[in-house]
Amino acid sequence: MRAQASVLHLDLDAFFAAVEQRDKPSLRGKPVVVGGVGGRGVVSTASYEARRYGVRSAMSTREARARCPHAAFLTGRFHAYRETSRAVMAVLRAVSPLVEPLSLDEAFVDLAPAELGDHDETTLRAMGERLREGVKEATGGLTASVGIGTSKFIAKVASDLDKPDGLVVVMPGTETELLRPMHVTVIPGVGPATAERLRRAGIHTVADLETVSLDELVRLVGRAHGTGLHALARAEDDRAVEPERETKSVSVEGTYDTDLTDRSLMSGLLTRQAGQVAERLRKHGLSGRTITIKVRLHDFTTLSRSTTLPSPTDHAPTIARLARSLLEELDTSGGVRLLGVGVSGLADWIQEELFTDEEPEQEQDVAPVEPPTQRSTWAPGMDVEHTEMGRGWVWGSGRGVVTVRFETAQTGPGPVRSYPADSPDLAPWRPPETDGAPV
Ligand code: TTP
Ligand code: MG
Ligand code: MG
Repeated sequence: MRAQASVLHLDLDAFFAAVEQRDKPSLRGKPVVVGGVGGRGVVSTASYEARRYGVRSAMSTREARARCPHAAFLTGRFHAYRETSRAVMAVLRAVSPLVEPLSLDEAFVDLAPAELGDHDETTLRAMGERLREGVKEATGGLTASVGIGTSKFIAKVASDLDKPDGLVVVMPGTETELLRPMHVTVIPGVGPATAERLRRAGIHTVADLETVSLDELVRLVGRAHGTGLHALARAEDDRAVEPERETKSVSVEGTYDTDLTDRSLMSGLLTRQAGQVAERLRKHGLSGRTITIKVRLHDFTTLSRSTTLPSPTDHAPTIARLARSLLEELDTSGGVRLLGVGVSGLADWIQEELFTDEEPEQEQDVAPVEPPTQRSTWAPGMDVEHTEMGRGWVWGSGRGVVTVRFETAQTGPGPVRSYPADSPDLAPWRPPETDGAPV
């Protein structure tokens, strides 16, 4: 814990839904739910208008529809979220070089290098408001909630206190009094299982936790966890803001004593490596969009090939399938002495699963492979362009008809038109400079 409140945490409000409302003017001020829209879909997030009806992240879309039938149910547009995230992180980096992104919509900023002059409450509030204003400008109107405190823990708790569109500064010396009435789950790492164990020991609030001795906590939840809990219950947290915290890629490779020539053996090895990569990704709560294979030939020439998915994955069969298809492009007839699989472009949300309505793929051994196919249906919310009407988004589709609302962030609410689903005048739209298309 620092002597001054110099750690800032910023988190955008209803992020995906806010981006949708920005780009779809007719949805501003209305309930919007983003997530999987099919039968097995899960809610990714909901606008605050939809939250009033009890719609929440991770709820089944079926239940969300029952609670708020008049909401707009949209699939995600990751290119828009990524781009918005980049703009936000740039605003933060202009304040301090020490920015640690936690996910697309969230980051810690170390204010120590920000040359604030002092760390009085007025100065800090002014800085927080400036940042919120900067984010709003850079994103075309998105609101963010900010917390400022003496540690990461306190800053993160603070940013959540007055959500949405809030700013809370917790001054040094007031941390424990803020935390004491809160439920133990406010402490990072206290999930449902730990909370339950503590509950059985009669520990509900941080104040309860503070009275428990270190020995007893270790007995209750183990050494590593117990020590952490004991410190955090006292607001003791010295974790630094680490700008390059994230690993850029996760990979596994093997070198072989004898050159491999059997293609099915190579495919089998890649499949196994893909499984190990997926396991590591999962262990760290990561997922990535780019799958790469590395192949060293008998003459030590090293080749790599990669492919990029529209959204991140940590799914072993998907990684394996793509790795095997990449291998098929290479001439390995002279023999291979090294093989490897890697995943990069990491994110800490596993979006793909949230947006897939299909049954999970079965692990196949060495099966024929196909590159990822383009989405062929008109998914609600997706960007489209019509030869005469210009840009718009899919409002709904079915029975061979697709309905489009023609509007963008720059227009007012626009008109609605319907077309045959196979109309040659209508095409999906992607921003020209995007890196999101499969390669
Ligand atoms: P959050 O910051 O947790 O949520 P939020 O920004 O939607 O709402 P708020 O911060 O105002 O409470 O997550 C950021 C984005 O990450 C969210 O808009 C969608 C995505 N996300 C998922 O895809 N699945 C999830 O379970 C959660 C919690 C978020
Ligand atoms: Mg958020
Ligand atoms: Mg967040």
